[in-house]
Amino acid sequence: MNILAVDVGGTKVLGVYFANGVIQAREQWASQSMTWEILKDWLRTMVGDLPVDAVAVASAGRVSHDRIDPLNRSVLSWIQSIDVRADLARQFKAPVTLVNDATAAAYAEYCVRTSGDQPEPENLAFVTVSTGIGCGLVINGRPLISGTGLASHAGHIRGIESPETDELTICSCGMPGCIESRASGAALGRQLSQRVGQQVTAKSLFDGSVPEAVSEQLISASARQIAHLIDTLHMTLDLDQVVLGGSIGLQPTYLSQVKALLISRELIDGPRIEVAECGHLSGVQGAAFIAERQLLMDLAND
Ligand code: BMX
Ligand code: ZN
Repeated sequence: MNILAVDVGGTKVLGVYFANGVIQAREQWASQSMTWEILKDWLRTMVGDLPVDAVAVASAGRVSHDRIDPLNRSVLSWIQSIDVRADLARQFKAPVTLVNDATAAAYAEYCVRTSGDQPEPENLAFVTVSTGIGCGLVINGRPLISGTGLASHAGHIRGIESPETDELTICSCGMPGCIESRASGAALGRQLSQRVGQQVTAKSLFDGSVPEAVSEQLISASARQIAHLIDTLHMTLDLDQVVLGGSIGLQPTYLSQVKALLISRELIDGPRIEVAECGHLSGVQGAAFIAERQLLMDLAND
């Protein structure tokens, strides 16, 4: 099966062409200067004459049957109100599936853990700490997807009060105090810029370019919010597995901080916590798995 998979995030758009599960082409573009027409052009160029059996889109935002509606309108306004499904189906003459980026990543991480020697998870949460805080859930072995696309946006539950994260900062969803507005890459970049008195991104926290005491303090405050998020999800869903992803979540030092800060209760075992096995590819990989499953179901029903 030949699948064109696209992961649309707040910072970058990743396009991958899979031929029978093997990557044949891969490109990455910045989301900021993107338009829908430019993205389609780039995808067309990347695919060239290769055959496409399905187009699989994973995107940040509330993803419904045919559209992508960003909660954070400052990053993906260019995709809002486009009929993504119909337009890509016309373009590539193939069926199109759309899914939220973190949900796709959760499904990829679930699939790679169902074949191997570790115990298979039934309930898995994927938490991406990147531009925003994304969350995807696989419950009883199935990805959780709701009609409006809002399900699993757990980055927008209230965080815990902390001197490092400003209580009054308004989140991209319009509310003050969300975990996303306290702990995401965008939030860390803002907090760090204030501390060092110049415009920098969260990347500087991990490359040794800012004083260690500052980066340790901000990373640990962010990790505390994520530990709180994981605890809330675990007490609600009884998770077997939590997977961290995203440019910040994939940092090994971040994982160890989250683990150390996780609340442990005497009578309750916590979930296993690991970084994404698929790394930065979990979104495209999960979208491709979902498209493949859909295609097989359609063929069986024909
Ligand atoms: C935001 C929201 C989620 C997304 C998450 C991570 C938008 C555009 N995004 O909470 O849908 O899963 O960020 O997104 O509304 P990323 O861009 O950081 O990957
Ligand atoms: Zn929010």
